[in-house]
Amino acid sequence: MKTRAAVAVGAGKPLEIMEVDLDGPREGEVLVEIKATGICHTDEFTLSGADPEGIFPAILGHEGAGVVVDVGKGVTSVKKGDHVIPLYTPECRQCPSCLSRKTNLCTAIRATQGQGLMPDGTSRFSIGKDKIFHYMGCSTFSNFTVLPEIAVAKVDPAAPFDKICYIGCGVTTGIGAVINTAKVEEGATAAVFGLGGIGLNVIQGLKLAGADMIIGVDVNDDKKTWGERFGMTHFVNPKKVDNVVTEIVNMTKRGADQIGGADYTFDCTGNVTVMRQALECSHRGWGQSIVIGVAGAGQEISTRPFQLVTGRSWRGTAFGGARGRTDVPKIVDWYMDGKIQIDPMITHTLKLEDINKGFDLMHEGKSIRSVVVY
Ligand code: NAD
Ligand code: AHE
Ligand code: ZN
Repeated sequence: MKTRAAVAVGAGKPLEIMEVDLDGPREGEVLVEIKATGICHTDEFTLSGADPEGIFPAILGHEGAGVVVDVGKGVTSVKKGDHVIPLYTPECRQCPSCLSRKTNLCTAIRATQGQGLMPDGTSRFSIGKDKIFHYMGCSTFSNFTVLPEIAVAKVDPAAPFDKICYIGCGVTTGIGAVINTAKVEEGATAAVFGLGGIGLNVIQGLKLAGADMIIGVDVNDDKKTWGERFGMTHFVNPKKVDNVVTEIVNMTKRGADQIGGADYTFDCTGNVTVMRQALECSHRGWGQSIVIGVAGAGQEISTRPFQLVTGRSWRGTAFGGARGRTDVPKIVDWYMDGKIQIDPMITHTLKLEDINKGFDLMHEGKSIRSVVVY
């Protein structure tokens, strides 16, 4: 079949809207009509050329929602008409990682996914004889896409596509980092670096978990009001203080010994200097710092080992530690029940033709989430 898609033709180049060829689903695969997709900073990261796994031409996008329109041989868990959210972290429930119960990082199809291919090592997308690569196993910047059955979560058909697409990455990543990865407890203190599409969901998750003090950190002062809307109690602009680490340590001093530091810190910027700051303002003895941000090729993190010797932990999380087929339908239900907010974070709704505007708005710090509706 033919489908309309925004194609990433090369690093740093605007996406090009094209009609592309799409082969139907093979064994264990499903064809999904994408109804809406968010634009995540990771799409921008890959488009910029900073992603070591970046490959062109490709159809980016990994934050979608849509309807199953066809299924390949042997598919049992979804059927035509089901509403689904594509999963860049699938859940096969059979690989050693899934069976370990220690991680959400299913390994069933990770190798081919990283090469922009379907599990059988081929691409379903092309223009004539020229192959176009998949992206993160999702390619939601195409109106129709093919996914392995294990990489879709079946969700409530009453849920609006243009909102729940955000659960395909940002919402789940932010809230999951708090609940699944850090396992934040009631009364905790926390600092969140970077109040964009991910950081605001970390704040929302901290509020849900019952954290007392939620410090938001952003170089953009406009993010103060945004953070406050979702439960942030304090704001720091690192450009306006001498030393952001000292500032947060001082703000969180408590107890007889007056040792400061947040119980939990989260990097939602992808900046390795910020990752170090987040670690170093976590509490001596028990502070946990969670890396969510994705850093470019060649970037490395560093700190004095003493920071770890004295009890801080540096950890990371992908897709908020969520097991997609199990957890994503529940998060959709939380949204439908009013337990979490999504609508106010979707600041812009665009047509596919205007998708590059979504990237511009992100660069300018003017959007939280832009969503493309097909
Ligand atoms: P975004 O562009 O919406 O937000 C980034 C925010 O960081 C902005 O508000 C910006 O002003 C702020 N910022 C930039 N430099 C800063 C600094 N030095 N100090 C403090 N704040 C700073 O991006 P997003 O969509 O929220 O994504 C955030 C990061 O998370 C990206 O690196 C993205 O690739 C990554 N990500 C990771 C996962 C995962 O599973 N680990 C999932 C989604 C996104
Ligand atoms: N391809 C990059 C890494 C990109 C990355 O870390 N991706 C996150 C999801 S970001 C979603 O917005 C992730 O899930 N990572 C785990 C995985 O298996 O990809 C690189 O550095 O090579
Ligand atoms: Zn993402």
